[in-house]
Amino acid sequence: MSQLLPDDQQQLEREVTPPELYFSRRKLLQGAVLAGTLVATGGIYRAASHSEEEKVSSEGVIEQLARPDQFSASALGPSDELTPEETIINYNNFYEFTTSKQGVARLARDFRTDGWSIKIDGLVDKPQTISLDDLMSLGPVEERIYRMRCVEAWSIVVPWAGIPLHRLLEKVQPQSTAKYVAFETLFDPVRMPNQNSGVLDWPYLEGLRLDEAMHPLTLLATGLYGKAMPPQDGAPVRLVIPWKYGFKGIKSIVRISLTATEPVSTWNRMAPYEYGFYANVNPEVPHPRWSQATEQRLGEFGRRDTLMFNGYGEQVASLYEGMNLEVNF
Ligand SMILES: Nc1nc2c(c(=O)[nH]1)N[C@H]1C(S)=C(S)[C@@H](COP(=O)(O)O)O[C@H]1N2
Ligand SMILES: [Mo]
Repeated sequence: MSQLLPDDQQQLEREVTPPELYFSRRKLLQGAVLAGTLVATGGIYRAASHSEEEKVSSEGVIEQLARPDQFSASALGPSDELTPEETIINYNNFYEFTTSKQGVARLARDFRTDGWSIKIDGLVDKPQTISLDDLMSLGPVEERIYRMRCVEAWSIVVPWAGIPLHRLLEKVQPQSTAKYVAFETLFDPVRMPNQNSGVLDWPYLEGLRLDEAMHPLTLLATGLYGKAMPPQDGAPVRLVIPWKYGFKGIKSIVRISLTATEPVSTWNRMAPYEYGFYANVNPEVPHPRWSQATEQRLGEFGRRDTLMFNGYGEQVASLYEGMNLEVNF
């Protein structure tokens, strides 16, 4: 992975849409797109406790995306603005299609996800294969606005939609010997043509400690900006762990396995001195080839300070009490 290039940044400036447009545009899209995609997937959306519950009404269809207070806009810092959707869906890392961030959207455009299923196995009492509908029926599907910070030092703020991973794990009932959770991306070089290249070992693999996986912030995301997940962002379902570097957020997941030992993760195996298993955002531990002290928020001029645990320390620091974070980077 390389660092953000100056010409990428210029391109981004041209793509930026004023943030206030998102809200008005979203209103327009809700009837047509939200009802069309989310309802069609059969997910059940009901209201949880939330600050600004929003009803979408279109030709008799009423849908709701739960917005729990503690995870919504109120959880962001005063200077965190939503990154425009156009930026989020046109600047991606998804090596199964290409290593070019601005090429993913076009190359992934026709990626088919119908009939998708996720196999959950390993050290669980109830191994099972579930459809996307099964996953969403563990809802309500919640909107979670999170900062995302790539290990390459660019960052975005994304309104994800999804199901907290712990709901799925509770359903399959981890055994007492389960200590980790392993994740696997689809392997299908016909649908993901860059899997014909040797740029990474396929399929892409990631892993979390079980307590990290059970943390309420950890999300299985099925959408963003109130719509189904775009292919380039990891359709139909990807992981989001907001206090870790972006590469932990494995896309297009087909398998989740509970294990007793630390699972292999692709980037860690590829370059163990550069990408640790934990990959917690940490401004004090530089990447061997660049500082992690600051970051480029896409669409912004100048750099901003990177926050410990990407600003989620209050919620997650206790997971790492007593651990040496320089050794366990
Ligand atoms: N399967 C898979 N998952 C992946 C990647 C990838 O190449 N393949 N890239 C990772 C990296 S490095 C980042 S920063 C995020 C980018 O997510 P985004 O494109 O939605 O911003 O996805 C992560 N998940
Ligand atoms: Mo990344």
